[in-house]
Amino acid sequence: MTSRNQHLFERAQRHIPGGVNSPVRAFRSVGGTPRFLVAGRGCRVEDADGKRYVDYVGSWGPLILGHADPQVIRAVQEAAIKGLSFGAPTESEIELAELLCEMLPSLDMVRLVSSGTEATMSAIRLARGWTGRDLLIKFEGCYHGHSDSLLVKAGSGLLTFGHPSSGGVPADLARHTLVLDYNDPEGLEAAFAEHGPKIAAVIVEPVAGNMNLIAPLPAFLQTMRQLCSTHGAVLIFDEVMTGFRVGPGGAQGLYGITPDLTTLGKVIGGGMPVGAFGGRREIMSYVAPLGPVYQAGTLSGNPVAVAAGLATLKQIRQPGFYDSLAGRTQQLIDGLLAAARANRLPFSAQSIGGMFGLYFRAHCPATFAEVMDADQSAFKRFFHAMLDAGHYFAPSAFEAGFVSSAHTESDIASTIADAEQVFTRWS
Ligand code: KE4
Repeated sequence: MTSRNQHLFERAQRHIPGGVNSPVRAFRSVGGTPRFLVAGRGCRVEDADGKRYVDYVGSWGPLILGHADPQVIRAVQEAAIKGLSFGAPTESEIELAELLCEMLPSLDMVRLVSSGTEATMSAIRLARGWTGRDLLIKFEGCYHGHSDSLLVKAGSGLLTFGHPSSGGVPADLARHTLVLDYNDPEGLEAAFAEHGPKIAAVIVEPVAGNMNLIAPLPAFLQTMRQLCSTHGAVLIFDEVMTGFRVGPGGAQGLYGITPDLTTLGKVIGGGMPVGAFGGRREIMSYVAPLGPVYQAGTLSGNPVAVAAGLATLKQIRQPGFYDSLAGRTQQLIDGLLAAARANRLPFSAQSIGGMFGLYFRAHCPATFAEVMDADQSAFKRFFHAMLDAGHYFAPSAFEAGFVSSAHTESDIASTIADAEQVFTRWS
């Protein structure tokens, strides 16, 4: 009997490419039918067949308070009845800008946009405009949204210029992006030695979350900061995922590194479309209408989205929020590790704040190459067994997972109990 999820997926594919509005949702890397979700409350979501799941995707990070948080919903309702959008400045945008600059001391000024992609695309254009240089450095396995300069894969040699990693990206543009290895300070030093005066910016996920979770080696971020300062390149921390997810001051607060520009998204919108880029006043003063770097957006700073963001940020600032969130996330990791160890499975896991990584390999990976040698078929088996048991993990071995403040100890314990069953049947 065709489930409603299957019926909806067949119908969706008639008019939406792949049946989804973002590729990772299509379950292509794990196989099977995507779940069409109809509702979420707290840490749970419900699909079109009425099945409920403990959710560890949380819309890929924004829902740090869980689904349909009452204060966020109320803020959205109160904003919406006053009108959905004006295309004119509003006081709430000032409030959000002031709050972001207070929470992240590296921000003197910030510009709101509607997605993480817009934030990183704009930050890169700003860095190029401010330095007058073209070359951008990124790292293999890091994802910063889908603007052309970022859809680039490593050149043939480590220090050769990039090639398009997507159709439609001109080779002429891709060659202005150099793709290096994450957690390789020596590679970064070599790149600056060869190209230093041409480098406009380095953009990095200070904790990588798009090749599964990879923690930065301290020397990696420190070397990056020193080299950018020495050579006059702009250091961009892409904190779209890590911002207010790994701690109250983001990864920059956790590791004590001050970037020149920061990009934000996800949590700062609380589930509504909000992104932002910001940083040093002298650089941000180059943004139109103040300066020569153009950037714009019809719905940027949208009052309804800003209301959701403000309501979210005000709650996560409560004392003890992050200790509790990190503790709950660690409870999940510890439980899964114990379950795998009891069945002698090659499995590792780690968490940073409210995000986590699970790996079907003996040790946590520190590089892209190590991520790639994890057992992807084992992940697929785990993913579907846990989905059937009512626990919704990211449908890809190359994504981080997320816990919210709505996950209780017993919710986490139920996931661990079902994982124990899955791993027991495994051997
Ligand atoms: P958006 O344009 O999707 O709002 O943000 C792009 C982006 C930028 N920087 C980082 C560090 C990100 O993680 C993202 C988006 N993350 C993915 C999850 N891996 C979004 C999920 C999706 O593409 O559907």
